[in-house]
Amino acid sequence: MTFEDLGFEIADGVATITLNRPDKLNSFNNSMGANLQTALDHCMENDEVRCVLLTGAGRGFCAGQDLEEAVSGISEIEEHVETKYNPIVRKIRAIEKPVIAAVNGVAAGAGANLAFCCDIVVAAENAKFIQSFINIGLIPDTGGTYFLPRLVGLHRASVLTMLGEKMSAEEAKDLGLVYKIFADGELMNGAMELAKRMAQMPTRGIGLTKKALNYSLGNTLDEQLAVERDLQGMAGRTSDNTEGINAFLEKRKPVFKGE
Ligand code: T3D
Repeated sequence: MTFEDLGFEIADGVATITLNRPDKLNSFNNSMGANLQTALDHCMENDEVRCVLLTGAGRGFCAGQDLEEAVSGISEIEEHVETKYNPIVRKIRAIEKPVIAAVNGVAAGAGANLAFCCDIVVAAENAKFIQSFINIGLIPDTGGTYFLPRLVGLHRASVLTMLGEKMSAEEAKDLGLVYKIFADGELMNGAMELAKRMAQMPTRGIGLTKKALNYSLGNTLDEQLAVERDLQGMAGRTSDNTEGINAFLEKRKPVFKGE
């Protein structure tokens, strides 16, 4: 699968997707948005893929909507958001596999929220996150108003989204938005090591965990306990669960197949 504006490679169970419009800080034009959807569909369907790693080419992760394209040809913003950004967020949350964002530089607007809707975010020391929507009079999209209050609380989400200031990787880590920071030249090695490790883990168990966490964002305790009961039943019937228990009892390292 090849795209002009998106790198896509599968190796060792990891699908690496690289946003590839470096001259424009990988801002989203329509083509890159559609291609990212196609790549995510492929990750969803292909059993060879057990972890997805999303990053950017060049010095930026993603600068959000391509503003040149925005001024030249978007008539209906609602339709644009619904067909371009919303499916990307839905697909990332629906893939029953871990999705890691490796933020290699600036992540602005939809680019920042693209990272925040992934399961785990790692960042280079020089990465910056900006809810830059307000700087051009827009509101946060790409799931920002959903995830940010849940991730950092209402008041911090208000500061980030209303002021539109740059946030360093260190500040993002302090807020719990970033899991690990790597030295600039080490990001991809560190992110790939994590992705390969996760690709060897019980993929069904991770997928069902993700599903349970998704549900928890809107559920009552009773509803969530029911979700845990049902999904645990599914996890308990995977061969990885049998392998995990056998390996423990036999005092050996488990070999998980993601099934
Ligand atoms: O329409 C809809 O569907 C609504 C949905 C909106 C979703 C959104 O994401 S809205 C938010 C859009 N993004 C922005 O407002 C961010 C705009 N960019 C910036 O503020 C800055 O570029 C950054 C803070 C991200 C980085 O600054 P800096 O100084 O490191 O880089 P730069 O020099 O500004 O940018 C480098 C090049 O990338 C430059 O091109 P040039 O002059 O070298 O030819 C710049 O124009 C280009 N670029 C950066 N961001 C965008 C962009 N080109 C098009 N669209 C961009 N978003």
